[in-house]
Amino acid sequence: MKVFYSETHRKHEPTFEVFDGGLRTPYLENPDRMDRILTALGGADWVDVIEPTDFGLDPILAVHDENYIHFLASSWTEWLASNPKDPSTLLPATFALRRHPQRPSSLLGRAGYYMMDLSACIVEGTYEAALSSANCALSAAQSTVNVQRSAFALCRPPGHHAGKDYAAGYCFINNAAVAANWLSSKGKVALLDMDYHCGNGTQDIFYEREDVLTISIHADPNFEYPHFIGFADERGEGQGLGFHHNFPLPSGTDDAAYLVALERALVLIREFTPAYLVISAGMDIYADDPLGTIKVTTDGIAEIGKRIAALELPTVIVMEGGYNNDALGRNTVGFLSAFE
Ligand code: SP5
Ligand code: ZN
Repeated sequence: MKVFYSETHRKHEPTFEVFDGGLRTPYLENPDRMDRILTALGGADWVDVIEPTDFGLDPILAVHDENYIHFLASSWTEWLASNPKDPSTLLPATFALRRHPQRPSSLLGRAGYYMMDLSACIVEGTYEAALSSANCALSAAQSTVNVQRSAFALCRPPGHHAGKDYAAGYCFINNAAVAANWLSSKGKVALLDMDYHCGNGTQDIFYEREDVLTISIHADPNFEYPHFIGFADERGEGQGLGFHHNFPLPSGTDDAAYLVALERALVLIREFTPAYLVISAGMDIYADDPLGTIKVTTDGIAEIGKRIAALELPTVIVMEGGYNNDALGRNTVGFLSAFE
């Protein structure tokens, strides 16, 4: 299997994020995650690690707002020029609420306008890393076209919380959405998000589209981040009505209960008859994930991979979350091995 990966992710290494209650916590979405996965992949003879090609900005701007991308590109220089007390991290403390907020000219005003929470920390190399992450997803997508083969985009930073014009939850550019949108010119695309957290950014981006079916299986937003989106009654809008599905799960969901939800999602995907499948592959459904409350085991994750692979679709597997670094390598490789 082709694995698209770039070392550029190392340039994005925030030292902290802020948890509820204002707790400054070491940044869970760290470069070590990739090292753990690469080490585990190194033991597999069916893996071919490849540098992504540069697709330029066009496929990214086909999904994201131009002013938002401009903000990502220019904010670091502006942040340093503002002489902040702690220059290590650009992180606003005031956020735009609903009610048609206006976009102000100040850097911190724009940061609050374009960010949803206190985990989308911007450091010097964030934009460059986010671009290379998107190029991994695009390269993986391109490699599946006209070949009945699947590919793995080993993306970092992850992407599924990033919307058209906002960063959130460690995500800046929505890698899976960029890949799915790029593929949608070649045929119908289904995107299945199995990260522990609702793929709110992906949901927002495709909500009014009927040519990309989006499905997210995740912890119920009644108790879990991203809190305000991901409920079962959100089914798409306009042309897209009926082409989005959420499967909110209770905490403690085990392998058997997870597989019930997955099978329902797979039925919807089969009915849609897509030409391509994109998976937002988050491993934070794992029982011992520090951010998760769902109790899927390593064997359960491998079984999820088998059931998805049984669709026999050219599949672009895009790395999202997963924060138990000790288990991340084996969980990811266990999932992938069904697609080799
Ligand atoms: C890509 C991805 O998985 N992003 C996840 C971002 C989640 N950020 C919200 C963290 C909420 C912190 N709750 C702390 C619970 C610790 N037991
Ligand atoms: Zn997650």
